[in-house]
Amino acid sequence: MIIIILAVSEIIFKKRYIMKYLILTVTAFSLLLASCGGNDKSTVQSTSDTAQLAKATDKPTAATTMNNPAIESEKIINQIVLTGNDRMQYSDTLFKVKAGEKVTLKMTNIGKMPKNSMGHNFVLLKAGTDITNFAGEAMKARDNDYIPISLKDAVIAHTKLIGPGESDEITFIIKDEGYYDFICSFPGHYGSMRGKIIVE
Ligand SMILES: [Cu+2]
Repeated sequence: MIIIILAVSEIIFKKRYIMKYLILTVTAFSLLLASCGGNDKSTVQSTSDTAQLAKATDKPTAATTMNNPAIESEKIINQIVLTGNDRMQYSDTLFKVKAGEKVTLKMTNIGKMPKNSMGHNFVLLKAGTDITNFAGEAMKARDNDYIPISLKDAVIAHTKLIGPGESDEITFIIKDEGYYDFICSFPGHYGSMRGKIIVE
């Protein structure tokens, strides 16, 4: 039973079929854990796998918990306020907006490190964009605020690259419902500076 669920979940993650399936899988794990709490081996296996799941889906950990309160309770907003810091973190990694409505995003770099070593931006990518590939190309685009011209069609919106104490504000509209990734495209940052916008 466990093996089947693990196998299924692995396939699902490989295909990157985001929340819906993750929720099902995590819920299945939870039920499983509850039903065989005494079995050490399976508990360890399931726990570590759940942790991996959380990692693999690029979601905030809270979003992968039982009943998925982060997604469900996330309020629809049209003004996003975001900060980036010297530890390569965004202040928030999950937002929910309404399809077809204008969204304003203000991003501030609250760090102290110089822009050329710890600059940040917000780059919202079209659904289905390969983040790793995008980030790889972005690394080469220093002269363009790390927005790769060759992949500019994959970008829905982006801020400028901002240094300590700086802010940038942008507006954008996402027409279609779905899950959209955003990253900081400064070299090396997308691993930790990434999040999702849910469009309903
Ligand atoms: Cu950054």
